[in-house]
Amino acid sequence: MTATVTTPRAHRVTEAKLLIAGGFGAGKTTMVGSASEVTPFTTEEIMTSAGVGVDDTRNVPGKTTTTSCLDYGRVSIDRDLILHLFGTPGQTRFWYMWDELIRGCVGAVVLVDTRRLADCFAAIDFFEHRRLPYLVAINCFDGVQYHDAKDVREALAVTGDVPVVSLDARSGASSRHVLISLVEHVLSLRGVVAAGTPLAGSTA
Ligand SMILES: Nc1nc2c(ncn2[C@@H]2O[C@H](COP(=O)(O)OP(=O)(O)OP(=O)(O)O)[C@@H](O)[C@H]2O)c(=O)[nH]1
Ligand SMILES: [Mg+2]
Repeated sequence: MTATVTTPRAHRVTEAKLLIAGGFGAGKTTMVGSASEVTPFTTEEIMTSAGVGVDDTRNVPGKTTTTSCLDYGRVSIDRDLILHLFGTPGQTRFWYMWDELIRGCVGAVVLVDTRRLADCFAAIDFFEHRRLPYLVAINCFDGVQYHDAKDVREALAVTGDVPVVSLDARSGASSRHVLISLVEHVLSLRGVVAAGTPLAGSTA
């Protein structure tokens, strides 16, 4: 984890930085906003006609803005663990930001819209290459899971140790559940807990 501070009561608080990544319009900003207990910091910009032919908005027809830099939100899982969430920009022309955003990060969520599966390949390659633990989260737009987790795992060719879960990014409870799964995954990879062990004290 990135930092450990000790309060006067000797109460240890662990803070961890996590990335919320994925393709254009996969729901990254929505997830950071729904999970955050503070008003999220966003860098949304209006999509102009300059993006026509560059941004594929066919499956996100109502989308009028896009993240130009990053999203930030914060979640307390319990009194001992605070997660700092950084949402990445989705458009490829902003991907130079990712090298900065990954600094000090302990794990990542790769959000997937299964109608545009290939859009998340670059995020998966990026984290695999940098050996950053990640999980795949299928965003069920309109509550519909278009493909099951097994099919998505196969299509993405992610190894069996990478968790593949589903969520509704608009739901804070659903988003926090995925974040807890990611922390559990990171801890199991570090040998802190056995794989599949629920995070002690997680109530989100
Ligand atoms: N129905 C439904 N709509 C969603 C869900 N998640 C996101 N949306 C909508 O999908 C659109 C894109 O969501 P964003 O959160 O902006 O996606 P993003 O990944 O941050 O987009 P970029 O930053 O442009 O890459 C928005 O209009 C959201 O309201 C979901 O789970 N269900
Ligand atoms: Mg965004």
